[in-house]
This record gives sequence, C-alpha cells and structure tokens, in this order.
Amino acid sequence: MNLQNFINNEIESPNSNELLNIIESISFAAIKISKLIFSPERKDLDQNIGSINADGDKTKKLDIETDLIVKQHLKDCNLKWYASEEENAEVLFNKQGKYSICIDPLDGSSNIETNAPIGTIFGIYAEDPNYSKTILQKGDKLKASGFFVYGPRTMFVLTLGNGVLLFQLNNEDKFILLDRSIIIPPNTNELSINFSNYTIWPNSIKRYIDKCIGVDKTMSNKSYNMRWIGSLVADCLRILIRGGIFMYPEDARKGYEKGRLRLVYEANPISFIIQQAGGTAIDGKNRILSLHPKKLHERVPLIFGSSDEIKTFLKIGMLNGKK
Ligand code: FBP
Repeated sequence: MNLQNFINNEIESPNSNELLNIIESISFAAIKISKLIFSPERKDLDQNIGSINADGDKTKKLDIETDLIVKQHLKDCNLKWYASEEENAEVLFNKQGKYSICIDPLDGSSNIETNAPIGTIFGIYAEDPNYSKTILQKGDKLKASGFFVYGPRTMFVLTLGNGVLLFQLNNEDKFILLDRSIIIPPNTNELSINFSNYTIWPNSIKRYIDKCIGVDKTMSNKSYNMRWIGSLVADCLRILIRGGIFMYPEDARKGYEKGRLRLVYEANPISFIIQQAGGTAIDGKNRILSLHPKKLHERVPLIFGSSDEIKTFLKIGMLNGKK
C-alpha cells in the first residue's frame, strides 16, 4: 500500500481532505529534496552561504533550497501560516487558510558533507480564531506531525493522532507503508547524548549519566550503550524502532540556556510522534506538548524516548527535587 492509497482509502474523519492534501504535498516536496540530495552533480549543497539564520546557525545552500522546495509545494494548499526555521517570521500564505504549518525543511545540516542522515520535520495546526499566531499553541493541539529521513533509505514517519505510521520511498517515487503502528519498546539500554558537553550539563543530567556509565555504581547492573548521530530525525527514528533515550539538555554555553533544539518546529512535532508511539517527551520536568511557545524560534531542552527509562531519569535526575 502506498501513501496515496492509504490517504484515499484508510484515513477516516475527522481528518479533512485539506489536511490530507497538505501531507501529500509535503511528501512530494520530500521526494524532490531526496532527489536533490542524491544528485552527484550538486557538490555545492553543503556550502555555507555566508548568512546566519533566525536561530543564529550558519545557513547552507541546501537549507535555502529545501525551504524553497517546501514553500513551492505548499503554496496552493489550504494554509494560513508557513512557519519555517529558515524564515525570520511566519509567512502569510492565505488569510482564509484552514491550517498552519511549522517546519524545519532541513534538520541536521551540519551532517550534509559526511553523508549521515538528514531530514525534514513538520507539524500542522488547525486555524483557531483565538490565536493570532496559530503555531504558538501547545503541541497538544497538533493535528498531524511527521518527519522524513534522507539516509541510505528515504523514510517518512507520520502521525495524525491515531498511532504512528512508517513509509519508505521506492524507485517509482511512491512512499510504501511498512508499519501502521510503531510502538517504542518501554525499556532500553541505549542512550543518545552529545557527550562532549558533560562538564557543562546541569547536575540532574550528570547524575543520571554517571549512573548509566557506571561512574556512580549505585544503580542496577544494567549496562548502557551509546548511539549519537547528531541528526534529530535519525536519532528519533532509531528510538522509534528499537527504543532508547535521547537527551539535548540546556547547558552552560551562551545561547544554550534552554538547550539547542527548537520547540515549535522540532521538539513539538517529534514529541507528538513519540507520545503517539507510547513514549514520553519532556523538557527535563514538564511534558513538551504542554508547553506554551512564546515565539517561533524559541529553544527547549528535549529529553524523549522509552517511557520506563524517562521515569528512571526523572527519579535519579530530580533527586530531592533538585535539578
Ligand atoms: P539544525 O536544525 O541547525 O540542523 O540543528 C539541529 C541538530 O542538527 C539536530 O538534528 C541534532 O540533534 C543537534 O542539532 C546536534 O547538535 P550538536 O551538534 O550540538 O550535537
């Protein structure tokens, strides 16, 4: 079964045709992005273009091109706001639009030249007259979210709030359904964190990691393994498939007081998927999806994965209520 058949035959209301059309259009954009990345003629895609995006990150050619491709494919959809990592502010598509989208057109751009997996992340909200900026709502209000991974295979993970689906792109440009109900194993011994930041983490993170790696031997005799790709989409896909815990906490660096990842177009869509797959996503304390974003590019500490492991983290990390 491919994505189009699935959308036409298997998705029931309350998902409107307009919403499904948006998802289909993003999938066409992802096919185009995937071809662009796979094209050997485009050796220039990892070049810095000399500008810094709204988040303060160096912008690469591929960042800009993916944003243009996505915008082009979405422009005729029933969308009011287009909110992208690559834009300074939300872009108004259509005043009467019924939905709004937040998107990171190219996640993991520091990995382009190494041929490690990179991706596209998105979340869709229904327009709500109570909000002047629809995308500044809690993630709990998301109608759909998903991400594409451009790796050895091009994969698409999607939720419409009723479980998590996994598709793979075939040679005929069709996304084929591989799994209609991904569930994250609740237990894990795999952790994913950028260890080079050890000395600047808060104590709660150090306490937990020290126990995982046996510096502090008071935890169970479970032995952990580390996997860190440094592309959120790839680390998240691995956790969806075989469990694990991902952590990008705040740290002592300037600008990292609230971590590195962005709440609106990275943490919220990913957390919706994780929750739909039976996992947990928190900022160290609170559920990510319960947070009220104040601005488009705000950052948030992000910890997600196997639900039992997050409970263990909370028990150890929040010892005596201390962070
Ligand atoms: P971009 O949105 O700028 O690509 O950054 C996000 C990201 O690449 C994530 O995919 C990844 O989890 C994280 O940054 C890695 O950060 P670091 O290089 O600090 O470990």
